[in-house]
Amino acid sequence: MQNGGRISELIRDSDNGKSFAIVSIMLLIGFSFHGYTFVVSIDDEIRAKYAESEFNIQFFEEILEDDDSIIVGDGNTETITLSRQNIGVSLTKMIAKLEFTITYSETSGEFGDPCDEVRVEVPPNGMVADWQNENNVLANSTDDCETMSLLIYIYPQYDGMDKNVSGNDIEYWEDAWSNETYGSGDLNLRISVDTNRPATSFAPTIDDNDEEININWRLTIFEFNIEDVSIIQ
Ligand SMILES: [Ca+2]
Ligand SMILES: [Ca+2]
Repeated sequence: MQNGGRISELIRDSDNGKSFAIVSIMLLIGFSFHGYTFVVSIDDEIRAKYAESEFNIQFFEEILEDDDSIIVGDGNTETITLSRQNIGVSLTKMIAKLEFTITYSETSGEFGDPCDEVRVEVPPNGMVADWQNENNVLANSTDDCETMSLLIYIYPQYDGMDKNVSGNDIEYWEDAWSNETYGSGDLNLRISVDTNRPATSFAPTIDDNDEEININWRLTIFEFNIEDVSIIQ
């Protein structure tokens, strides 16, 4: 070995063992240095592996549901307004999404009276919601008495699935899922009717001037629980 050879040479050439002492000190320093870096690098590795905090978030959903109906005159638009206040959702519960199911039939009682044209829409304003969500259905229409659905996502990124997240602290994740700003304000459902009259109707008493529209709404609300599952906290 070259190193061994050099060390032996140094020792052989030493005067009064001075060189041997120097070599020994050098070796000790060398070993200590290696030992130190070894310990430090392992420690850093452990830190890097576990410094990342990890949390498990569980969501608990609840559905609030109700029915309403409204008579809308020919050529008119009526508005139904929903809000956290008028539904009665406390600020400790977050609002995930709102679904409408709108149904109607021809109620004039006239033989051969065709279904009226009904248009429903939720303008993307008023309530703070995830208006840009591409899965929103904000408008619908039919003149065939078909059932219409609308869907408005309110709390961004909420999908109802429990998740594991890493980084940050527990307060950060609590804040991320308890922003009651989403769902604040008024959400308006606008319903417009244009009646289609029976072809054979001439008498004004049996004319078709309006329609009764039935609205079912379902609000998904949620609460959550966060558990710190970091391996080293
Ligand atoms: Ca009609
Ligand atoms: Ca009608």
